[in-house]
Amino acid sequence: MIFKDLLNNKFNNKFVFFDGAMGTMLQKEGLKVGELPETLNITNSETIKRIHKQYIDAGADIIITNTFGANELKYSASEYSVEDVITAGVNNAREVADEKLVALDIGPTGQIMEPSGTLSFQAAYELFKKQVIIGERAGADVILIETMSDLYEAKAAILAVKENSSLPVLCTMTFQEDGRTLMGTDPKTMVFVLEGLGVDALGVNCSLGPKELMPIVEEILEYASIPVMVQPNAGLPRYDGEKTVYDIKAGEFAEYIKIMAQKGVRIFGGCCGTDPEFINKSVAALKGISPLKIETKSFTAITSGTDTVILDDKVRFIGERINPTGKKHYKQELKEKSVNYIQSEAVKQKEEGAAVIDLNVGLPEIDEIEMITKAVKAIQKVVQIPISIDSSDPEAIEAGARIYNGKPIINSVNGKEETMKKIFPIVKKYGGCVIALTIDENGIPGSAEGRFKIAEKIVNEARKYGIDKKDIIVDCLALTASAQQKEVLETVKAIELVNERLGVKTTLGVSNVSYGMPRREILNRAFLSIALYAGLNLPIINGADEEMKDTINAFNVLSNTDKEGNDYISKYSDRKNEVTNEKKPSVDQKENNKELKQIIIDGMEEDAEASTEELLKTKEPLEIVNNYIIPALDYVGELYEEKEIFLPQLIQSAETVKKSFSVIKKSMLIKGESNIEKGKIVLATVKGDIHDIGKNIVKVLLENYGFKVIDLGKDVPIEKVVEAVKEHNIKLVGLSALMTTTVISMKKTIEALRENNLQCKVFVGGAVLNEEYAEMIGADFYAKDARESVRIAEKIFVE
Ligand code: B12
Repeated sequence: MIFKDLLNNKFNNKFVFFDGAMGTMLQKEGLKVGELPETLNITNSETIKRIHKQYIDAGADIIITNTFGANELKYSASEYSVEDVITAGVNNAREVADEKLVALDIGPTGQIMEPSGTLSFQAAYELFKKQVIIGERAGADVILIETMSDLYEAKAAILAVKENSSLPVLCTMTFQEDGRTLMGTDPKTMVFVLEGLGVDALGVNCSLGPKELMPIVEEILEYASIPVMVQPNAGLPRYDGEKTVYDIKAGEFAEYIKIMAQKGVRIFGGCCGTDPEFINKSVAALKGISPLKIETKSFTAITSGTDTVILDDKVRFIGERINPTGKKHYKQELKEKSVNYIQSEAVKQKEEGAAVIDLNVGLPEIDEIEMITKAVKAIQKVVQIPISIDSSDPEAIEAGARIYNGKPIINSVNGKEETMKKIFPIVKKYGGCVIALTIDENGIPGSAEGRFKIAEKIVNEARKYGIDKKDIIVDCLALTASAQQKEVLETVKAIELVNERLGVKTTLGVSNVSYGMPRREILNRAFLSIALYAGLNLPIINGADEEMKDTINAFNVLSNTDKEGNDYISKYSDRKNEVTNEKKPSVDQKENNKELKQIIIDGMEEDAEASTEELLKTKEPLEIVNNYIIPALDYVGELYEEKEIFLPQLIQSAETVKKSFSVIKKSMLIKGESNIEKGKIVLATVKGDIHDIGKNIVKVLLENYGFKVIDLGKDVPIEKVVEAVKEHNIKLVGLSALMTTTVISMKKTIEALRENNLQCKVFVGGAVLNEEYAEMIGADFYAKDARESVRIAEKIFVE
C-alpha cells in the first residue's frame, strides 16, 4: 500500500505520530558509551520493548525500530550479525505494536561518500539493500530513512528500498543552523530530489530544536507536493561539561508542533532528547485541528547535490560545449578515458554563468556507459551546477541518472513510441526533467502546429508513466536558415504554442539556425531575441559567447523578469567588476601562478601535479607553498565561510593540495640530503581536529633539516601524545590546531604533558593561534609557519 493511502485510510486523514528518541532514552537507562545500541535488541530486548510500549501509550501511531546504525560496517567487528540485530529489532517493535505500524529505521552508514570520502555509491547501496531486505522479511510496515546529511547517500538508500522491497519509504534529512545539511544541500533541493525519487513523505529530523527548524520546515512546505514529516530534537543540543543536554520541555515542544501542523506538516515525532511525554503532549496539542490539504506544486526544477535551478520567467542557459561533435581534442580524450577536458569545461561554464551543463560523451568506439558514469562524477567533483545528461543511448542515460547526485535533465526523449517507452521509465525512476524533441517517426514537421502536436503527444504519454508536465522541457528544434529558411519562424511559433497551450517550459539549440551562413553570430543573436520573445526559457548556447549572454541579460531586464535590473546592474556596472577582481588572488598571466592557485580553488586534482612540477623548475618548494598553495587555501576558506562553497568543495580543494604537495615533498626530500639526525620531534594535530595539511608541511621541512619526526597524525587523543613522548624520550612536541573549538584540546594536551612531569618543550601552530594565545595555553613556543618551526627546533637541539 502506498503511504498516501495509509494516511487517508488507516489514519483517517489525521496527523500521524511517530515515536520519540530511542538513543537518549537508552542513555537514561544506563547504556554504556561505546556499546552499539542496536545490540540491545538481542541482549536487552525487554528494555527496548518497554520504551516502545511507553511511546505507544503516549499516542504514537508508528513505532521506529531500534536499528538506526545496524549496518554491515558498524557490525563488522561485532559478535552479532546485522541480520540478527535487525530481525530482533523488528520483532521487539512488532510484539508490542498491536495494531500500530512498525517502521524499519535506517540511519546513515557513518562513512563519507565519494568523491569527498571513500564509500562508493554502489557500496552504500549494497549496505542499505541488506538492511531493507532483512527488515521487510522480519515484518516492517514502512521504511524510514533518517538523519541523512548527505543527499547522495539518501539517494542510495531510497533506490535500495525501491528496488528491493514494496514498502512505503519516508526520508528525513538533518540540517545545520545555517539552513543546509553538512554536505551543503538546502531544503528546497532535498525536496526536488527526494520527491523525484518517489519517496512517500519527506522532511527533517534531529538537527536542531523545533524553533530553529521552523524556517527549514517552511521552505520544505513551500516546495513539497507530498506529506511533510518533522521530528525535532528537544532543543539545541548543549554540552554542560559532562554530557549533552537539551533545554526544551515537552509543553514548549508541543506548542511548536502545533504551529508546524497549522503550517501544513502532516507527520510528527521526536528526535534526540525527547521522551514519551513529548509525544503525549504533542498529540494532545493537535486535538481538534485538521491537517491542511497538501497542494501539488508545479515548479520545473533541476538540481545538483546542493543547489536548485527553478525555471521561472527569468531566462537562463544550458552550456553546450561538452559534446564531441566537431571537437578533435575532446574526442581523443574520450578515447583515452580522460575527464580533463570535461572538468575544465565545467569549471569554465560555471564562470560563464551556465545554469545547466550539457554532458555528451557519445562516441561510437567507446564504452559510453563507463564514460558517462566517470564524467558525471568528474563534473560533480568540481562544480555544483545541474547537469543535462545528453545521450542517444537509453542505457547510458540510465547509468548517468543513477550515479548523478541531484535531479538532472535527461536529454532527450522524442515523439517516437519506441523512444518514449525506453526513456520515460528512467525519468520516472530517477526523478529528472526531460527534454522533449518535437520529432517523431515521420521526422520534424515543417509547421509550428505539427511540432506542437508532437509536444502534446509527448506530454500526454508521459502522464501515463506518472511524469507531470512540469518535468518536461520541450525543444521545438531550430532548423537552418540556409537550407530551410521558410521554417525558421515556425520554430518560434511552435515555442509560443507550447508555452501558451501546453503551459510547458521550452529549450532550444539556438545556433543550429546559422549553419552554413557567414558571420553566424549575427543570425544567432537575432534568432535568440525572437525566440526569447516567443517564450523560450532555457536556450542552449555557448557560454563563452558574450553577445548571446548579453542578449539574454538584456531580455531579462526588458521583459521585467530581472526585477529592477538588479542582475543586469551587478553584472555590467564597472564598480562591481573591480570588487570581484580584487577579491580573487592576484593573477599573473605570464607565470604558472594563476594555474596552480586556480587549480586548487577549482579543485582540479588531475592538473595539480603537472602544474607543481612546472613551477618547481623555477621556484623553491617553500616559495610555492607560501605564495601559491596557502593563498589559494585561504581564499577557499573565505568562500567556505561566506557559504559560497560547501564541505565537498572544501574537501576537493584539500585533496588537490595533497596532490601538489606530494610533488613538493619529493622535491624537498631530494634536495635536503642531510643524514645527520639532529633530534626526535613528535608532531600531532590535536584531538577533534582533522586539519593536517599545515602539520604535514612542518613535518617535511623538519625532516628536510635533519630532524626525525614521529608523526602521530590528526585527531590525536591526549594520552597518545603523552605515551609517545614517554616512549621515545622526546624533547620537543609540536601540536597543531586549526579551529577555535580545538584549541582547548591543545591546552589539555599540554596540561597532560606537564602533569606527567615530562621534560619536553612544546611548540604550537595553526591558523587560529597567535603568540599571546600560545602563551596562555602554556606552550613554550609559537610558530607562525613551517620555517619558524625549524628555527625553534634548531634552538632546542642545535644551539
Ligand atoms: C583545507 C581545509 C579543510 C580540509 C582539511 C583537509 C586536511 N587534510 O587538512 C577539510 C575539508 C577536511 C576541512 C574540514 C573542516 N573544516 Co576546514 N578548512 C580548511 C582550510 C580551507 C585550509 C586549512 C589549511 O590547510 N591551510 C593551509 C595550511 C598550510 O595552513 P596552517 O594549517 O595554518 O599551517 C601553517 C601554520 O599555521 C603552521 N602550523 C600549522 N600547524 C603547525 C604545527 C606546529 C607544531 C607548528 C610549529 C606550526 C604549525 O605552519 C603551517 C605551514 O606554514 C581552512 C581555511 C584556512 N584558510 O585556514 C578551513 C577551516 C580551518 N575549516 C574550518 C571548518 C569549520 C571545518 C569543518 C568543521 C567543516 C565542517 N562543517 O565540517 C571541518 C572540520 C572537521 C574537524 N573535526 O576538524 C574553519 C575553522 C573555523 C574556526 N576558526 O574554528 C576554517 C577556518 C574555514 C572557515 N573559514 O570557516 N577543512
